[in-house]
Amino acid sequence: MSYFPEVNKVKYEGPDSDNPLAFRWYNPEEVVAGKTMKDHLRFTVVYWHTFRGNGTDPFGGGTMLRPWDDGSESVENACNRARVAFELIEKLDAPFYAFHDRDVAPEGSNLRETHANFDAVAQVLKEQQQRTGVQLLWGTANMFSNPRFMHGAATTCNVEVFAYAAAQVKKALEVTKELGGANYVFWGGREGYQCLYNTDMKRELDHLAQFFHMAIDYAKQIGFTGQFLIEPKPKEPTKHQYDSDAAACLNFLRAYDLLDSFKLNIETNHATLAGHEMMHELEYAGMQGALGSIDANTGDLLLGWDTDQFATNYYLTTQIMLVLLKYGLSPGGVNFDAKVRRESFEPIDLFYAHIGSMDAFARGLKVAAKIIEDGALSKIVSQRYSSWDSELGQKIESGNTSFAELEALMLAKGDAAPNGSGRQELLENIFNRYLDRV
Ligand code: XLS
Ligand code: NI
Ligand code: NI
Repeated sequence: MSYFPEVNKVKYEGPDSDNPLAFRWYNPEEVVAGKTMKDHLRFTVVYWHTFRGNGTDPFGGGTMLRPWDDGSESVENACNRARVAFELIEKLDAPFYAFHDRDVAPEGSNLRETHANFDAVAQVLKEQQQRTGVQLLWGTANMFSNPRFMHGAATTCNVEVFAYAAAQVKKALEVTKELGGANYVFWGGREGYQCLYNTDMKRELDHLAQFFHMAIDYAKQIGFTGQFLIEPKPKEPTKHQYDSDAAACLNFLRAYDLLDSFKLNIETNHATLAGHEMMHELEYAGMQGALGSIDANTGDLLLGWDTDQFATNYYLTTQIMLVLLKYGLSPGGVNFDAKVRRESFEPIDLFYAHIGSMDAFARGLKVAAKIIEDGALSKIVSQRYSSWDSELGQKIESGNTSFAELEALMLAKGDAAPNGSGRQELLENIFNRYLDRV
């Protein structure tokens, strides 16, 4: 039975199409910069917002109309929901999906029952993956919703909660492996603190590192070869989250000898909350070889929380694609960690939302590829740093000089050479020119 009978598989119709259920830019097989759009973008539908989000906000309850969902926490409802999910993902022509353990299967009355529920739904997910060819981009464990995690999961003060979290990740890794997941994500929703008066930060971070080392060991033991990812976020729900931004994550990973086993999953709205542009976070991770995947959404600059909106702004998607083209993304993907507004409560809105953002990223990809191909920005950047290509610059970059030698040089010259213009406005105009023409 179909839950979206009014929607056929969404097809590419080109930029002139007015069909709201067609792609105008996303043309999966079209080759851009040597690869198909499908392979560049690796679009992923998230289970949590798309199938579990009910529109609740701090001021009111759910608004979403989801006729297939009986609202119960039964395994049967969960299995049925999984079938509906795959109808949507398939019709959107998205090659991947991602989930938390608790999105797909309900918690039981004890851990054993919870594991069994997860196994039962995983069976259906597997069938549906086989039926449709849709693959799992990543799995993760929800260790933030249940009240047991009020003090954290791996960074909790309660050792048995740590053990429970370990059991949960162990199981989530097994299921992610069973479903062929390409990555496994850790987002530390409750790994942080509200107040240092009651917190032993050093001890908590040591525990977090131990937790990750055990996850690596277990992945090896069961032969899970997917990429581990940490998803930085500075605040919300805790005031100080340990994984606050890309730099904080990389410092933690380096300090605890975890750098070889992890990359980062960078989310736009989290970058905003950290006071960074998405491009900054991507470039920071990328330049250190740690750019793993992205959670593609956007915040609202007038609202100070994680609004998780679908990104439709071409400047944003082009900026993101400029960095992704530079460093590559696979085995990560463009994961729509985004939700429709609570006023957009009809099932069809799920299609409009995904189609719009897929198109925005596809166009961003084309514009970015052209900018790179023409060297439109990079030529000016190389020019800007050209003084470093001189004998003096090379001497400094290769570590073959000293303060004393540099002082002697400047004493002889009296002053540094004059500066050139940064040309920011010109570059912004060039960026616009590419947006106009693609
Ligand atoms: C929350 C996070 C979450 C992760 C997965 O802000 O974005 O959705 O992506 O746990
Ligand atoms: Ni996310
Ligand atoms: Ni988020």
